[in-house]
Amino acid sequence: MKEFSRRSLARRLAAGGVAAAALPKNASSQSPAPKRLAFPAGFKWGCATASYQIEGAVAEDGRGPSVWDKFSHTPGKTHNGDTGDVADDSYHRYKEDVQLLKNLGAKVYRLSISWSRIFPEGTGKPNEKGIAYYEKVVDDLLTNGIDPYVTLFHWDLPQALQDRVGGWQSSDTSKAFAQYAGYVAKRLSDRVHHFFTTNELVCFTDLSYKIGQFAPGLELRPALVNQVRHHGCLAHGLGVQAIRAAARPGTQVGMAENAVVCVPVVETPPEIAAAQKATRQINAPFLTAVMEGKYTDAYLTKEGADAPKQTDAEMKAISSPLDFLGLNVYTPEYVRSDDSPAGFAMVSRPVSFPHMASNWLYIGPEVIYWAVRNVSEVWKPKELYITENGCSSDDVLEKDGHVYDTDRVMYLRNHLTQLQRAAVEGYPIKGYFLWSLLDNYEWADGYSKRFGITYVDFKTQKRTPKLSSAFYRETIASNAVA
Ligand code: PNW
Repeated sequence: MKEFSRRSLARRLAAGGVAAAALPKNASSQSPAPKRLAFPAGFKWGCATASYQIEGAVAEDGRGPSVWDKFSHTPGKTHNGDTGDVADDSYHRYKEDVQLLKNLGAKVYRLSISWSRIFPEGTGKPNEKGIAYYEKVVDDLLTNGIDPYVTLFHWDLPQALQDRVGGWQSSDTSKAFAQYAGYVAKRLSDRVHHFFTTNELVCFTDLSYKIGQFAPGLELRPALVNQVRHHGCLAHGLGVQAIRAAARPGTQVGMAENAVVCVPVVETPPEIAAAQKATRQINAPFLTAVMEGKYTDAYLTKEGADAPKQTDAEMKAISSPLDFLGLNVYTPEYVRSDDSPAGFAMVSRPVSFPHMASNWLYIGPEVIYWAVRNVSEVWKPKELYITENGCSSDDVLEKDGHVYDTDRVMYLRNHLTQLQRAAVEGYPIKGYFLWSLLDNYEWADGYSKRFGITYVDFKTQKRTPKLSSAFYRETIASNAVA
């Protein structure tokens, strides 16, 4: 496996000549080592992945189909008709992937479990071979000194539940999720100490049942969409309760949310206050409901007759206290103060605003600082993790066997600088999971968008750590922005 070792990188830089030649004589030996921006001791560095995006082996060992199998095999739904049938074949190559993590020096790894491997029909009798697979993966991580953080739902809903009850259109699916979550917690909590219920409520509700971009690809009317959102929140809440009831004492429970991050257009007290008002309102159907146990009046008024039907017991479950909150952070939304009753206005981006290879992935590194700060100040969570952050790049495997993804390194370095700012200001940020360990199946974009710090040749399954892997390894080793 070709990769950037520290030595080869140093040799390369020394031989590179350009920078060295431009420096005055002896300048390099006299100049002090760059001051690194240090993270708190014990900061947890890792990577994240998701089952359908990396595993493949979709018909193996009794796995039932998920909505993503059906959707990706429906003509016209994904880029190039790409499916997750093989993906990174991590189902068979997980040991190699654990070694990639080990070589990075990762302390933690966020993986997700495929619900339909455990309950092929969504509910009913568990499939022993399904749970046995995750036991093997978790054991291999632990043997290599890596602490597993497990996400229970990263969008691969059993197709059987879609067929039987309409998937997230029914609260039966929320209840089925709680059963599944409790079962997995019971089986794994002797060795897994951190569970996430759901990943990104908006993606498996709005993107999947409102705009139809993701499985199952529906475009429902607003009242039904609001109910789908409510059932997603309810699954999270019932899941928290089920995990607590089934797991060993001390098991930590949280969720991974991509709340909209409201960045103040300038950092002055009135603009910061506007961004925090916006944080509550814009996330009203999701994170605000989870943290506050009620939908905001503004949301209910706006939706009117289409507002979700809810009971007090459901809202109580939805707001079950969490041990930690995970934030998936990608792209900023800019907010300014104004005189409207809401007290804020969203600011649209000029056409020239830069983005990464995915056209939605606008680059504003301060997004990660404001994600942590807004959520901390508005809701005071006990602990926070960045559960995803990273980017797509048009990576090229060069003739010398390397991938020089300097744009990804730029993206990561600037985001980590802003995360370090939040850490030194004392916000309770405990760890960072880079998305992603591997190039993988990027949902409706298929294999056309690469988010990995490891290049994957999807024909041969050969893994090649990119320049960004070398950058991340240095960051982890020095516990500082490298
Ligand atoms: C997250 N958007 O999804 C997911 O959790 C990952 O599975 C995914 O691969 C990663 O981010 C990169 O996309 C998102 O359109 C998908 O704004 C789409 C959007 C945001 C996040």
